[in-house]
Amino acid sequence: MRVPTVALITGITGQDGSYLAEQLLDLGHEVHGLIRRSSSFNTARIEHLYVDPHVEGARLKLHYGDLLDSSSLRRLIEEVRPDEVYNLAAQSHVRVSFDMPEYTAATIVQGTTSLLEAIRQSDVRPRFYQAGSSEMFGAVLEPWQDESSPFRPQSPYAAAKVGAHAMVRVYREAYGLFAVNGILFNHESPRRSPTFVTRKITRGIARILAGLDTGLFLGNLEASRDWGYAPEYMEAVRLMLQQDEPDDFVIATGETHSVREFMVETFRLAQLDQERYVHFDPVYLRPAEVESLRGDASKAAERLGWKPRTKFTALVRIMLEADCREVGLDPAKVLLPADEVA
Ligand code: NAP
Ligand code: F7E
Repeated sequence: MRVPTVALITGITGQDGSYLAEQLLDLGHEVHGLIRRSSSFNTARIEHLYVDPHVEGARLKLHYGDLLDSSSLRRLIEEVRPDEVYNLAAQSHVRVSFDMPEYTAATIVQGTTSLLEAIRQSDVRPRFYQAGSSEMFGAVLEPWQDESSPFRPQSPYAAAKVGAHAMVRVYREAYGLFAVNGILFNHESPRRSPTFVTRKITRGIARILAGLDTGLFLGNLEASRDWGYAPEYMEAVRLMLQQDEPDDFVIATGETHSVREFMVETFRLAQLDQERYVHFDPVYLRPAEVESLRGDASKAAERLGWKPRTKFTALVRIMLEADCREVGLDPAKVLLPADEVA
């Protein structure tokens, strides 16, 4: 049985941060999250976890800070004295990274370096997790990618993640920090931001079913991704910090599907005619595209005992059902029954 620890999560308000916080709290750990000041609420994904920190026994504590404010990072490391640091914060949108390359690089490369430095300069020695991405593989040469595949980034986001990945290795090798790089392929859920394509599709179709929208505007439908289920990927992330030695791990399902396949499956479940509702909008195209990704997570299976459980069609259903509920529709009444999944 693992002894309760103190964990610090950057990016706790995001999709992954919310699932990771939930899992760590369920396991009895104390969780601290770094949040940004925002003019509107940005804590919707973790509201269900929040207990007034003045209440005795409250184990989730939120702290204002920013990856670009290194003083806030140093203060947090000293105050919280975490056993584990999960660095999930980032400008995480690939298309947006072409519009905001400097900000993207700053949050990812400079932010990660500042956090590593804050740790190195303190007397605290937490285990460190870095949220790396399959986008780092970019213009792939082989149909499968694993920990030894070359990085050929195709966007400012991906290039920045390669920089942060290298920085984590430097701190591991030069200073002996227990610092781990996860290389996670796309992972989705009902908590995925609707600016990413899977959630954009499931949310858009639910809204069409509810009569709230009349169409869905998309870009490149031919790109393929290896899509998994986010909560399972956060289980893998936790396991990475429980190993005897720090190492890097690919986390993926091993299946690849095109955006078109995701769209077709969603329309099939909703029993709607995609020809009537889907429109092309070039604004969603990228100056450079990653055509196809497919991960080989054999090392994670062997060393972490981790395997994905949720397959493509199940993932589509989980997301579409949640989006139907969100707009007040009963999935049982508006979607094809589960046993009719292809
Ligand atoms: P997400 O939903 O976009 O969440 C990003 C988080 O980072 C949010 O909490 C955001 O805060 C925070 N953030 C952004 N800029 C910040 C800054 N300057 N200072 C402090 N916090 C900042 O992303 P996600 O899908 O959960 O992904 C988590 C991490 O994994 C990211 O680093 C992403 O690049 C990486 N990743 C994701 C995937 C995937 O498929 N989901 C795959 C591989 C790697 P606000 O809520 O205030 O915006
Ligand atoms: O795009 C195409 C788009 O934005 C997937 C991030 O979590 O995963 C994510 O990055 C594909 C691309 O995710 C639209 O051109 C078509 O080929 O959902 P996405 P992403 O770029 O793969 C990686 C692993 C990360 O690390 C990132 O942080 O879908 N596509 N039409 C579209 N994409 C969007 N967003 N919107 C469209 O309308």
